[in-house]
Amino acid sequence: MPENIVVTTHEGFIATVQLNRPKVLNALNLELMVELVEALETLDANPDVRCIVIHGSERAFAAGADITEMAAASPTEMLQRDQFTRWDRIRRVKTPLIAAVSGVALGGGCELVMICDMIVASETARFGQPEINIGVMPGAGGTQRLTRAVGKALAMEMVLTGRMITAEEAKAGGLINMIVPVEFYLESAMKLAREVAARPPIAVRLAKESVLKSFDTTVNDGLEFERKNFYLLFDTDDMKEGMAAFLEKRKPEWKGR
Ligand code: CO8
Repeated sequence: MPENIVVTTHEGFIATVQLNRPKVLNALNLELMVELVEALETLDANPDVRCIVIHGSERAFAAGADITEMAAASPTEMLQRDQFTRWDRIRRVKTPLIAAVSGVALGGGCELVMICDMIVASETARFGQPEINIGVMPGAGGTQRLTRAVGKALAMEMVLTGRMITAEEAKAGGLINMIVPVEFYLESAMKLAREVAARPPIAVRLAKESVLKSFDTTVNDGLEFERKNFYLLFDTDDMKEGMAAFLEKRKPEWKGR
């Protein structure tokens, strides 16, 4: 039996999605991307999933797009493969995504990490956009998301030289949330996921959507957008429960509606 290249689990309100092509350091080939997007969309549609942790192995989150698949491609073939539509679908997943990164997250691997909402890294994690070294450049959001996360100076250095940065540098640059010993990286990501999943899910989704809005709008339009989502939450049972529980000095019981 061939092993699944994307492995999902679901327990409680948390799902995990593992990239599983260990022989090629989880290089993101077409088949893997198809399965990854399908897995994420299926989980996103499941009301019992409140947070998703994406991870690879201890050695590699993912070493980028599969170079063997791209090496002989013409621009027209790349166009017809239309791979970025799939990346856009990941961007539209409403459930919070946490990347648990150990080892390399390079090229498309780093770009996938950056689509996630929070990033937990092991102390062995390395992040990079090395595409320049194979004659191309980031194509799945690297120039945009990396720049917004770490600023122009470091982004330029990484994109123009392909230099990998350590977990420490990534933390100092604001790219990731935390660094933990390698043996705990997955458990730490799960712990963070449980914290998110313990919150009212509709509020969590709308809050995620509102934070992401800040990346592609003016502050003024973003404030309007935030305000509408804020008003909308006053229609939820969870808002009534949350405020009642606070006033009655008890723990809220979220219904997810
Ligand atoms: N694609 C295909 N195979 C890969 C990739 C990759 N990206 N990365 C590693 N592998 C394979 C190696 O060829 C090797 O296979 P084999 O054992 O058959 O020779 C195996 O994985 C193990 O790799 P190494 O022996 O090289 O392991 P090292 O520990 O010596 O080095 C590195 C690890 C540093 C990660 C090294 O493998 C490397 O530099 N890999 C390439 C990294 C890279 O350039 N990534 C960017 C790819 S381009 C990209 O991501 C563009 C994204 C655009 C958006 C997506 C749209 C398609």
